[in-house]
Amino acid sequence: MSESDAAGGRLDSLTSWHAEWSGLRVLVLGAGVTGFAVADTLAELGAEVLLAATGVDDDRARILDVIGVRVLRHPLDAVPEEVAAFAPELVVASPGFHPDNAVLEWAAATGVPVWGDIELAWRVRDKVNAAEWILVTGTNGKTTTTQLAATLLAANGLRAAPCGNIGVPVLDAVRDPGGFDVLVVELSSYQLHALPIEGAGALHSLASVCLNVADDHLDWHGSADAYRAAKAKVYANTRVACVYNRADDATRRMVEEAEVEDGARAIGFGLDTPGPSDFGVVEGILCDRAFLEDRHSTALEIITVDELEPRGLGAPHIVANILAASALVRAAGVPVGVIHDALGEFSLDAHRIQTVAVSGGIRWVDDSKATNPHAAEASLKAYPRVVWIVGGLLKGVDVDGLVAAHVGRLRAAVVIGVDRSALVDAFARHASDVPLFEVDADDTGTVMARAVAFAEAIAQDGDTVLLAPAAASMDQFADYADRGRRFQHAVRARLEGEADGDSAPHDPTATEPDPRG
Ligand code: UMA
Repeated sequence: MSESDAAGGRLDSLTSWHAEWSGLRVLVLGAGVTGFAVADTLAELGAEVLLAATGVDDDRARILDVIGVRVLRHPLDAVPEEVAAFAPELVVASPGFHPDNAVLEWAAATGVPVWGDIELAWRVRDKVNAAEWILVTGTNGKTTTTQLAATLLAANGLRAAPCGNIGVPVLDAVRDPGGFDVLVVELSSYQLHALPIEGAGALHSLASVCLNVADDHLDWHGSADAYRAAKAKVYANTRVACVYNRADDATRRMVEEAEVEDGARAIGFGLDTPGPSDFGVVEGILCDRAFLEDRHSTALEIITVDELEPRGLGAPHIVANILAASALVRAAGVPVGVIHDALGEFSLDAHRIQTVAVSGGIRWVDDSKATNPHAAEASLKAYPRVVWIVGGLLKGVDVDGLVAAHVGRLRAAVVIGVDRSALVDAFARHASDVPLFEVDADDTGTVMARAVAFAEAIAQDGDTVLLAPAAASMDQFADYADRGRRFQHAVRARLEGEADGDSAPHDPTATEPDPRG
């Protein structure tokens, strides 16, 4: 038996917190929230841990030192000597590490298994009590659906935690001393890519959903097919309900092709009339036609769109998220009446199709979370006449189709971002009649003030000024939340007649709109 076979055999037996982890040599890659949670967990389990990352925050490094984790700061574009000398039996990589990272390629070449944090969390899920897992992925709507599902479960008296890509490592939820009945785990395509679908580390969820799939993260995955293949893994081994989107055929095919457990059902959701075994909308009423005795001739009423509207939950893509979350929690036994009442208390997080102000008949909406064209499309569809603030880091994704599809609802467009050329070209090709304003990238501190000034000058009664950038934010902002906050600040400053600016002085070019295009 080779050394790597022996190590593999040992790893197969590591399917419980109470298994023999002691002395296992593990290389942890990354020192963000994931790497820290992984190293902390493994140290608690008695493993010998070396953590390597390009950058390590000093406070984290101090704590890691105290708990006995060796820390290596290294660019990781080559295999550091210390890593080779450590001879790890296992590598646990943070989701941000691309498979072509030098250390991961070295691990593959030398037969050292590589896990992600989700696999480790699944294997040690019985630390306190083994909660059921509900898995949520999709290009857009993951976080809202994850939060909704956790809220609906909690409303039924279950101890439920939203975790995963949403920002809380699953390992932190698994190690919570209070324990949970259900974990609602948001999974990114990176995390899914790393997951095995069979063997000791494969997840067996109660219910799972891929909400939708559109091009995103293509630069990371290499192709749209590879991205879809990663997303499809969410359904593997599901035990009760595979929830898919009737409006997105790719998600139905994923369910059809998945190896699920005997008895698992396919449940469709959509904004149209539901068939038997579906969730959908009939005359403005959200309905469950899946979890009831007589699903061929009746349906259970969940809530009406009119009841959702005043809570800011009436946009079509949010209604779709609510249907998906309802299907997931119905699979966990939550009664329809509990869902109805809990929705009456639910609010979306900031920067998700959030109305910032309504003034002079113009609605100002912050959907900074729309970081790809698919998300921006969902938000554009919610409004008949739009002044669209768009642009940022496009991540290799094509915007032509989006611009072409929505010309008819655009009063004007305001393009932001360091590289605006792809968008400006798309508008020139498909929307040459739509007035176009470019906010140049000279002073990132005043981007939003200038964008808002352009928008205000052209918007008319009944229009919506919509920040739905269809792009990531990091070219000009810290993150999408920073982008949204600056937009909100600029809107309020402008409407309340305060000094103009994101948080910086007024830029005179903002007052004289000069449409190009
Ligand atoms: N690092 C390297 N080399 C690399 C890559 C990373 O050294 O090639 C190091 C960095 O120096 C840093 C650490 O790795 O020390 C960062 O690791 P990470 O990028 O995996 O980030 P975490 O802080 O661990 O956060 C991750 C997710 N980040 C990514 O997938 C990029 C978080 O999702 C997630 O909330 C968190 O785990 C908990 O599960 C963020 C995200 O942007 C919000 N996700 C993408 C998305 O939603 O579109 C996928």
